[in-house]
Amino acid sequence: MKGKYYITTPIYYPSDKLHIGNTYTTVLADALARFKRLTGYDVFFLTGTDEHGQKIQRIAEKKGVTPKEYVDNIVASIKELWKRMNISYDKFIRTTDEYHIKAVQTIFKKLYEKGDIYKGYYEGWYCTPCESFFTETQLVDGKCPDCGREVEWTKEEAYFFRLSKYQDRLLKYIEEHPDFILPEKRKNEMINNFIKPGLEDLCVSRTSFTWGIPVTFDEKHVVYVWIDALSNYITALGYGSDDTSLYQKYWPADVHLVGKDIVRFHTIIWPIMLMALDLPLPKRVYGHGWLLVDGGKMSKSKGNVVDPVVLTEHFGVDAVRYYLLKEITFENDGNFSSEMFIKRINSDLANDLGNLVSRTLTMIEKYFGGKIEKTSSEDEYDKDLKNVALEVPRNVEKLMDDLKVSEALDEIWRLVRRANKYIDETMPWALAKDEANKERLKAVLYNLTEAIRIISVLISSFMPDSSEKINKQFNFKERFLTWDSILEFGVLDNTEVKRGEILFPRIDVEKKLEELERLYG
Ligand code: MET
Repeated sequence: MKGKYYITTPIYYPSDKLHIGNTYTTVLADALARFKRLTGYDVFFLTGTDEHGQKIQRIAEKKGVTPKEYVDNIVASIKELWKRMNISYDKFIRTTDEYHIKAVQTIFKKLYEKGDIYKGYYEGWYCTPCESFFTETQLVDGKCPDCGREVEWTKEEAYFFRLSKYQDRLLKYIEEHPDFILPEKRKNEMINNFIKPGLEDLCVSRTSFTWGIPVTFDEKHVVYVWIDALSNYITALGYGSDDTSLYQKYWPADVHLVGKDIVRFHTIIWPIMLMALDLPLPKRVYGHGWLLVDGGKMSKSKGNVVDPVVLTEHFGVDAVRYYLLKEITFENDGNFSSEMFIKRINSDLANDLGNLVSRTLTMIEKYFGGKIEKTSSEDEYDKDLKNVALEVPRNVEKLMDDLKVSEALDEIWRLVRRANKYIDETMPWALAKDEANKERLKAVLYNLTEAIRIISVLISSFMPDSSEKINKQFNFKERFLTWDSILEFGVLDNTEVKRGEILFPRIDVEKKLEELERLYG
């Protein structure tokens, strides 16, 4: 083992079905987790749900069920979605889990006893859907600056967390740890827009609703949103319980993946909570971009077309995983349009990858009855193919370390395209015409098979099902599918292939668009 790797997604609100944005974060975490496992790390991958709060209590009341009944239902559908998306999480935490509730109560009390939480009085404009208070000046046209909805004037007794006390320490930490907030531009936002202007103490309890974790020493208060939610990253490991072995092993987190809208909570409130508790800080918080729909933010009507379940029903899980991981780059937002999506599947998956695999299999079956023998060959094209095949895994590893997942896929596709070009250069169909070229033909097909083996292992973190389909058709043995084995070219033993189902059938763009149009208008 190379070491441990602890990766988390945000815990999502089970107030409604999850959308493509949450799906992106989770697929991204999954690809990183799988890749780290592949390359020899002891991985802990955490996801879950953030279940308390007034919003959920209100929805449940409207539906005539208890909040717990309401969230149980949604959580079941979220787990189903993750199963469908092939998410290999190690643990799913729910903030309604008993161990979490107890640990949050312990944390709250500790902070109170230390003097970092104190009792005060809250007055302000409150936005219920966003669960946030705003000052008069923060409102936009008298409405919530985040969601644009009505706000209510609210006044109540509340506990506060002394963010201000830790402001300088946090700034120093961020400056001394250039990789703590990624990408760079989000770090600058945090420093210049939030920390330097001065942090205000944070309201951390509420008395106006009951669906939350009660403060043990003042029961009419429930712990309010961020202290409850952010703690999940350590309570999931047993912090605050009798068994802290996972906490000892995996904390601090190697990376918290979050959408750019919640970077602030993860890089200001969370590190300050940890400082106040005298615990180490996470190594990195990565705030990724959003998937915009047809160039704009997602709306309810557009939401239909990008419902992750609908997409997988039409295009398959791996096509959706691929598109998401490819489209949103390290620094920027991605864009979704049905047309772009279909075109990308056709070009990258059906054409580049799918064709490489099916052409190679077809030729092995046609020219050698499905048998492929180990050979070694050294002409110019062979050498170039090998060089690329040897460079790509190393480069991918580096890019994945830097969380540049879209760029890692580009690098893998460099090998896919190089292998396709190798077919054009070596022209196996021409070699097949002359018995004298039999050995050369064999070598060409062996080299292609080697390239495909390496590609298959590389894509396994991104598209696990497709990788398995390739391995099965080529009959690759386990020992040729390890990370170490793909750092070498020409190690594969004789194998016997069997062509199976097409990986990515070509989609008729016009027809599919019409079909989607009919369904979603
Ligand atoms: N529930 C929050 C959201 O979905 C994330 C909490 S992560 C500690 O935005």
